[in-house]
Amino acid sequence: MASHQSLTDKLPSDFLWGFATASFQIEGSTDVDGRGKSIWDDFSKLPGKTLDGRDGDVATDSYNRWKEDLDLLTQYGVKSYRFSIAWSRIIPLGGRNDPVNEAGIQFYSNLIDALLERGIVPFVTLYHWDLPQALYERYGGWLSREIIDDYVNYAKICFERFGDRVKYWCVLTHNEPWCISILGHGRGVFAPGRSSDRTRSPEGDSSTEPWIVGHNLILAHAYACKLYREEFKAKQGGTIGITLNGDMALPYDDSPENITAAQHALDVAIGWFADPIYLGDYPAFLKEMLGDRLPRFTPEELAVVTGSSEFYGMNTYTTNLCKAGGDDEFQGKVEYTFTRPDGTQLGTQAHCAWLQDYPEGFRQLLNYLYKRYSKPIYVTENGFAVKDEHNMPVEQALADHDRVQYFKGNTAVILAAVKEDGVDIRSYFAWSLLDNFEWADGYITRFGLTYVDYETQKRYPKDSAKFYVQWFKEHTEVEEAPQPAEVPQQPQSVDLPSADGEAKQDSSSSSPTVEAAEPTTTVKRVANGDAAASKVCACIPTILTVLTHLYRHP
Ligand code: PNW
Repeated sequence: MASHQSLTDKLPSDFLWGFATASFQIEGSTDVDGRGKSIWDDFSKLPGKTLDGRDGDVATDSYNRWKEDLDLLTQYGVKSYRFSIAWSRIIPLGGRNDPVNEAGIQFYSNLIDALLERGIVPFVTLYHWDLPQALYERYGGWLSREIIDDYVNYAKICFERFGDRVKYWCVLTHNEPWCISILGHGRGVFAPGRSSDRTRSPEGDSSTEPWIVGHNLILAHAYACKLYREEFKAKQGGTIGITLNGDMALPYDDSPENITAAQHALDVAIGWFADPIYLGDYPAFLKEMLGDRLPRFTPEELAVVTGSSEFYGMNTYTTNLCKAGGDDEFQGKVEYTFTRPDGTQLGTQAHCAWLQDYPEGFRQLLNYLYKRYSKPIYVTENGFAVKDEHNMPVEQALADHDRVQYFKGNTAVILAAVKEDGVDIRSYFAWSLLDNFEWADGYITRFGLTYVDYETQKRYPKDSAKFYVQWFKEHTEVEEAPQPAEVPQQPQSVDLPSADGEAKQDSSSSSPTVEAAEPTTTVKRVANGDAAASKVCACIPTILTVLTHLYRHP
């Protein structure tokens, strides 16, 4: 597919590209400045809940090192940064009648200001799984409809306190409701860890709870969007939508039952949330499979849910081959495999069992979603964990060939989908800026394009970061000023230190590393500064023309 592209094929200058992170995965500092507990705090400390037995108390220490992390973003030259706000930093006990924590607000306020100063567009997720523990204890968290009003109240505070300065942000309500519902309340592998499987959890009912949780997530999202549109959108000019996870589902072969199976897989993974939100009802297959166990919307609720998201927020990682069969409702009674009928693998295996690299599937999913839901697509997460990276010495980990291949394939797909298929894609965020706390995998599975040495907290750009940054530099139009033709554009570039150079550095210091790691390398401060300068230069002829015009025609 990439072969069709000419060198002049570029993404528009306002295409948002950058990196994504989430509060609990990077911040650490779980008990400072008035933060309340989240459901992941204690869950991650329970024996057997994380692969390495480690928790999120320190993570990448980004609550303390956020300025260094923003320096890294500046060096990379990104357009945008997607991060999430920890609800329990804003309202430690979570509820609508509970006190607001000014220190928590200040933290994110400073972060947003600093991003704007650097010319980086904040792309904010309101909820990335770190529910205030108090709300879980009070009424079971997402299991209760009480959460809808509490969530809307939390969202309101965020709109009020951050929305004034963030004119161009995209507000995401939830991240990946499928994961919250199924992994948190069905399989029991994510907090709060509920499941019918009593070896996993003393409480929970996997046959009903995930569908109730999903329903409440949709309603909370919809009412938060309603509030934003009624009270904030006109004056703040933002865009609001939901991000869903979902991977492409392809039939294992061309048998009719496997073709149907692939659609069922998509109906449960994606349609469960996307169909009500964009099309106005749950998918027929979901209603049929679950019967009375699927909660229904009242007509008034449905009016709020339908059309509540202004874009399609897309988190996607892989593609599954689908065979009809089995009784796993969470996959639509479909079996997933990466092994083709001829015995070959679909793509390169990642460290986690559920992920193989298959760019063609990404392109098919982009087309499927655009055709089905007719919304601009914001790719809010896409990434790869290299097999056994956690066991490699740093210099070997930095040469992350399989991740480079993954991003080579998927960035080519973005361009092809926009230019050749006509899909309206507005953003692409790589998961993740840093290696970080990978939920039930602890720190073992590494998704970062930047390596983190957890002993020293030093950050080292991997080869994938260099590829990724360079690719967007080469494939994004430079912002056009009114009459830019005569004005030479400032080159936009980042020369990042080489993997070799960094690996030789002393790792005993805990200072931020990108520049320090290889002092002989010039880091050209990119994009935003230079682009701003070039914009000013580019405007000069226009200003002169206007002045001349005024002078001649007083
Ligand atoms: C997403 N699966 O989670 C999350 O948004 C991130 O917080 C996370 O770090 C990232 O993807 C990588 O895992 C997922 O089992 C977790 O298919 C599990 C699955 C998919 C996405």
